Amino acid sequence: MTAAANPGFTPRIFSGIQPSGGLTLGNYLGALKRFVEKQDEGIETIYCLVDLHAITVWQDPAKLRHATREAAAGFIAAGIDPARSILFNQSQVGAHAELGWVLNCVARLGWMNRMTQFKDKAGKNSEAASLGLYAYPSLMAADILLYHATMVPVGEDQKQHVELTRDIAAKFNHDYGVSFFPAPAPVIEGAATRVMSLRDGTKKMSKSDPSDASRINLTDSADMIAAKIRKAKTDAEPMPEHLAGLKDRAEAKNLVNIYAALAGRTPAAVVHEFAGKGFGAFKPALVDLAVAKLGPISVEMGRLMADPAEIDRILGQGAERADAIARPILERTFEIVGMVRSR
Ligand code: AQP
Repeated sequence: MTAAANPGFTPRIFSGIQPSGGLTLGNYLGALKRFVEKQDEGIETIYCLVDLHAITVWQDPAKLRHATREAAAGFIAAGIDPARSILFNQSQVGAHAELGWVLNCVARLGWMNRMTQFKDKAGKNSEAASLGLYAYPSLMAADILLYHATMVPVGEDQKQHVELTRDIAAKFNHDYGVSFFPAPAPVIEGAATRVMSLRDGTKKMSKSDPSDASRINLTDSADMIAAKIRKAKTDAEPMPEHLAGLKDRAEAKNLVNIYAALAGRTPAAVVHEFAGKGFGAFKPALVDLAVAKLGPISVEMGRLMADPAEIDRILGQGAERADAIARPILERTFEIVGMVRSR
């Protein structure tokens, strides 16, 4: 699945992050760091703080506003240049919700019922989940298709949603006899496509995990990063000779993957370097690396957050640029489905 599978469409990247809390190391390694790499490769990049997705689970309004600005600061601090990438928050471009409705009418209930994220987030009491949470993947399809994006860099957990987006695009094209939407490809790369909780190697690191010790936040100070890594769950075994030796050691493997992703190396090379050493020796090296890589981001986020009006200005400008691409695509969609457009 590559952009080449979309002849006639300009290679374009779209991806988003929910401002449903502070950004985590998982968001950074699985998404943000790679967003910056894509921007620097010179591909057209559109990045969105998906606040409409965030409210599929109740959010405190003041915290949501703060988290949206803080996430924007995180993007910029990590290397997103708002002059080269389009950076905005979703609710400022009304076309997302409008196309989302059209795609709600294309997506099938049977498809939505297979979405594992809904099952995970709704938990046992799915009757009490919001309709928005259920429709989350079709709004995500709208986010992507609204820009005719061909590539979507995401972490492993979002692969199913991008695949659903392809199904929705194909069904729309088939039902209306057009070749209007591309088939966007998930781009899942790097050593840390699924960063796990520091307290439980079977659970994804998540911004909404009740335990702050389970994650590293991009706003954490050097001391906090060090304390969390020192306390991270591991086992008593030394580092194996080969990567295969980490097979049933979820927590140890997670720390190796984090180290590799932060260092820009392969997990195999990291295992080789520390072979035979205990995690008592590995963790201090990981602390030094994490503090060196994440410390400057946290400091820069603090500096940017001192001027929220400037962040709002950047998001507003990004929204205008996003709208200029989205509006004609939405208008054409309405024409295709048979809406009268008379103003
Ligand atoms: N632990 C992770 N490892 C790798 N990638 C991750 N991503 C999230 N967590 C990890 C990637 O970050 C992008 C944005 O995710 P999101 O904020 O839209 O939603 P999410 O996947 O539901 O993230 P969280 O942190 O778990 O949020 P909450 O707690 O609010 O549900 C995506 O590309 C995702 O793959």
